[in-house]
Amino acid sequence: MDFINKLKAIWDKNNSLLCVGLDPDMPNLPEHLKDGEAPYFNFNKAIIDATAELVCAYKPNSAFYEARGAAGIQELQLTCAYIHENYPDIPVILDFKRGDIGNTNSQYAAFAFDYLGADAVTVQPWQGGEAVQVFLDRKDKGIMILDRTSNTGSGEFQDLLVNDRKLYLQVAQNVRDNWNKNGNCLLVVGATFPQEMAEIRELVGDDMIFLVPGMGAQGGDTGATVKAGLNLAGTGLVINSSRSIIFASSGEDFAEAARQKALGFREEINKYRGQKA
Ligand code: OMP
Repeated sequence: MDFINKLKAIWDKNNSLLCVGLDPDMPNLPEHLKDGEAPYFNFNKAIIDATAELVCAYKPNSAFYEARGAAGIQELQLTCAYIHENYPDIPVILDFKRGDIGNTNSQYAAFAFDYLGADAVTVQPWQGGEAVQVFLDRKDKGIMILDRTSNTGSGEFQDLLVNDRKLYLQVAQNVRDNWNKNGNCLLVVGATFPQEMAEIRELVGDDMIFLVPGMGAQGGDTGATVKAGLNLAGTGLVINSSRSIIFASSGEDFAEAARQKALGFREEINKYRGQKA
């Protein structure tokens, strides 16, 4: 099944717009996992098993794995394979924010889709549609274009006026009109900018799905985010939280603590969707 339909099915099945970000780092890992074999994989496995009925996606960020070299990349591959084998209806979003000239992008796409089996990736739009075409051509995959990012300094370029409108609106329009011929584009819009999210929703309409990072550790407001980004079907959002869920406890109870946190997030999001928890 292609990414968009997989996502729609799991939104429904798990009654959830929540994505758990799998961004482990050594200092925050529970002590009993640090010295063992494959610490990130074993950590992720426990988090995944504890939250699989509460989420609509998992989003490992490649940086946390690349930082440990070959061992980290192997654990990223094991994590993706574990999700596909044990929870095949949950999509894996590889967050790697890549972007380069076309023939280099084809190598990034091969890593994400062919080696890791990711269902979707994050990419940057800076080099233009011609450069990202090799991603867009992967019709069955989700291509998540950075638009209005969650970091505090994101306005430095994204708010600049281009054609009398802010750059993030221009990017959103290009994606809507020119890049989304295969219906596989999404936009990345931070939870920390609900007003901008509402403008983007108005511009691109109901069908475009947003990946929304910035809940939890970065302080995004759940109510404001859901109200700004939700479409008329009561969906249209993949709301990510990483640290606030996966590091809810640093003790041996870390997986159960993550589950409780994910339950709370799902419930809160659903409250603003007008959905039962
Ligand atoms: P927490 O702040 O721990 O919830 O992690 C947020 C995750 O979302 C990290 O993996 C970030 O790299 C990612 N992210 C953002 O925080 N802001 C953005 O604008 C875009 C992303 C992303 O593409 O997921």
